[in-house]
This record gives sequence, structure tokens and C-alpha cells, in this order.
Amino acid sequence: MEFFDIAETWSREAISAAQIVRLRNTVEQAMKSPFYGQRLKEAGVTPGSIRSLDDVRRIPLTSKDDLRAQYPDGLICVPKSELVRMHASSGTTGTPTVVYHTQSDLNSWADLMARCMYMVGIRREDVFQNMAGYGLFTGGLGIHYGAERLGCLTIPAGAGNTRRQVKLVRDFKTTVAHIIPSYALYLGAALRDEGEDPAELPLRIALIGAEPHTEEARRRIEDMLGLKAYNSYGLSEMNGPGVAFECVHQNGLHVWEDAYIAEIIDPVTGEAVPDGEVGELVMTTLCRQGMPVLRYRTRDLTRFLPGECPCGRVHRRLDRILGRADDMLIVKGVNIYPMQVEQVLMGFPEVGQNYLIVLERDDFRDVLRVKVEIRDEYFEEDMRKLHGLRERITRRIHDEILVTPKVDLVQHNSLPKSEGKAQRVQDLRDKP
Ligand code: ADP
Ligand code: K
Ligand code: ZN
Repeated sequence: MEFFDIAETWSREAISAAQIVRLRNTVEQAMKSPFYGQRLKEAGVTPGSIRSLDDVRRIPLTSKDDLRAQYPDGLICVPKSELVRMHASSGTTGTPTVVYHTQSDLNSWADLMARCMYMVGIRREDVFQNMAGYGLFTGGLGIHYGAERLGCLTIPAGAGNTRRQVKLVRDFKTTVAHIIPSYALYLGAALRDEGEDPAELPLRIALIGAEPHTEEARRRIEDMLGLKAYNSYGLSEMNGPGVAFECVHQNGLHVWEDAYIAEIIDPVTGEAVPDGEVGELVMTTLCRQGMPVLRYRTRDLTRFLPGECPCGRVHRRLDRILGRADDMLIVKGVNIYPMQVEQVLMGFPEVGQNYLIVLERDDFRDVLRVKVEIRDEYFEEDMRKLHGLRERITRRIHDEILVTPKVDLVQHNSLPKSEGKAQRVQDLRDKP
């Protein structure tokens, strides 16, 4: 087994020992910002009072609103002149949060990202094309510097412009791409529409992440593009990509515990959930100087997977993200996650790459409408067959979420598509 970083081979004892020392240092560093200075003082937390890892729970949680309230200054813990970069979250759910980095922060981020890429077999001989948006979004520069750190020839293609992406892949024999899953599905379908076989491209690995997606969507991306797709998880508040990543076994995402403390809590009570249960992921940075963040409530729902990974890394594995707590839909009193609907849809070969969940109100009753793009070759079939397909989709969604949806079969490429993270839900319930 080859490793990029010695920390990948650490035992549980070594990880815990490092975490305690790093947590103390992080608390000491965080106290330099007025926000944490005050918070930690109120909670009676000092570096010396951290004696075991359980002491992390004495640190108050930090919410997205706490960070938003610090916009645009952030929680800086070094002289301003030491900062060399800022990023902001994509703002998918409101005012963005801003994060600042020193050069040493950027170096350790690039190391973490390179570690992820090396773990799935990417080497300096690979040609890496970043199809994610650059700019404030961390999926651009964050992965870019990781790929360079690893030594790959790196093509900063940016998002969108499918023709150009494909030309770059062909001309420069790109072997590895970073691509948002909804865009990967679109790219594959677009090539197929033009009568080309996307699997003939030289791509062998895709890093997919930045938005929730199902196992079914991953398999579809792998089959269509003829490559291996690895789930990449991160968020701006914790740097961006490079926080947790699948290894070659594709059985959950190793969260890098030498750089972060990950906890999973009950989003209502704030208490730790029993191991293996789903809850909200809470993260603490352990190596960041410019802007450490303590016990950040990610709003992302997942669970720790039990057991050891055959790859030998003991860094704990997270299950794929079920969705954001903010994404949960309540329809007719039932809690629904968009990914439950995606999971059903992606199981139908007739279904194309795009769908949209629309919530409407009809005489005070909630209506869950699912608009589904159908691949051309099926769309042209006779009405009876389409009717049958619609009924089967309706039934399968009902079996999954226990609410009967209204299913609209629509033509390929007729739903709005985005270059960044896909918008899967439209809530029209409170609109006139
Ligand atoms: P925003 O919250 O505005 O989208 P970020 O760009 O920081 O800002 O995105 C981080 C969020 O993206 C995560 O909190 C998570 O909800 C989502 N995300 C990132 N990677 C994945 C992934 N692999 N699977 C599911 N969701 C992901
Ligand atoms: K190289
Ligand atoms: Zn593993």
C-alpha cells in the first residue's frame, strides 16, 4: 500500500494523541479573535483545560449564522498582513460565510487535497482537468493546488462550455477530471446526443462532489463515462474539498482526523448520537492558523460507518451525505429528502440526467410534483408506453417516500440547468 502522507498510516492512539495537542493549540489560536475569545471565556474553556478528546464537547458549537454575522471580516486570528487568500461559501443557502487563509493554511490544504487524489491512484503522470468553477468557490483553486502539489499537469478549465471541455480532454489526453455530479451526468448525455460514446474519452477517474448525489447517480456517471468516480466532500468553512474522501473501496469517505475533529450530533438536542446513527456533522479545524473554526455545525446529515476499511487507514469513514438539514422537505407532514427521489429516478434507464422537484399548494393541500427528463429514444415511443412509465415512476417514488407525487415526463434538456450546484427543488407553496 502506498501513502502520500505518514498521517494516513497512524493508529487510533496516534490520531487521538495528535488531536489533543492540536485541539489545545487551536483553542489557543482561536482565542485571539474577539468572537472566540469571548465565547470560550464564557464557557470556561482554556487550552490547559483540554485534557481528553471528550473535552471538545465543552466548546460551544459555532453555527452558520455565527459566521455570517462576522461577514465580511471573518474570525481572523493572525495579523491581517499574514493573510494571503479569502474564499466564501457558494451561498447556496443565504448570505455567504467568508474564510481567510495564511500561506501555511494553504499549504496544508493542498497537502490534504493531494493526499485524497493520491489515495485513489492519481499520480504525477496524470493529466488533471478541473471542470469546477474557479473564483470564490473552493472547488476551483482548492483542488487546483492539490493537483499541482501532487505533480499532475493541471488544466484549469473552469465550469461549463461542454464543447471546450471535451476538446481539452481529447487534445491534452486528460485522465482525471474534477466535476460536479449533475454536470457529469449532463456532459455524458450531451456527448451521447451527438452520437459519441463518452466512454471513449481518455478519462479514467472523476472526482465528484460539492453537492449531494446518490449511489445510483455515481454508478450512472461511471458507466456512461467509463471511469471510476470518487466522492469528494468538503465545505468552505473547513477549507473546501479535501475534508473527507473515498478510497478505492468506495465504501464511505475517510475524514482526515489528523486535520479535523468530526462529530455527529442530534440536530435538535446537540448531543452526540450513538455511533452509526444519522445526525448533523460537526467539524473542528486542527491545523488552521488564519481562521480556526471550532465545532462548526455543517447542517450536513450523515453517519459514521462502522468497521475497519480494507485499505488500512483508520481515519473514520462518513457515509455519503444524505442531504442538508435545510434541504429536508415537509410534504403532507412527511419528511422527505431530494436524494430519496433521485435514488428512484436514477434507477430508470428511460430517465435522463435532469429532474426537478416542485412543491405546490392546491386548495391548502401540498402537492409534490416531480418533473423528469426522459431520454429521446423513449420520449418518441407511443403514449401507452409513456403512460405506463409514468405510473411505474409514481409508484416507486411513493414506495420510497410514502407520498404520491404528480409525475410529469418532460423532454430531454427542457429543465433549467445550472453550471454550478444543481437546484433540485423549487418551493412554490407560499407564492401567490
Ligand atoms: P454552500 O454551502 O454555499 O454550498 P460550499 O461551497 O462551502 O458552500 O459548499 C459546501 C457544502 O456542499 C457542504 O456543506 C455540503 O452541503 C455540500 N457538499 C460538498 N461536497 C459534498 C458531497 N460530496 N456530497 C454531498 N454534499 C456535498
Ligand atoms: K506531471
Ligand atoms: Zn479506505
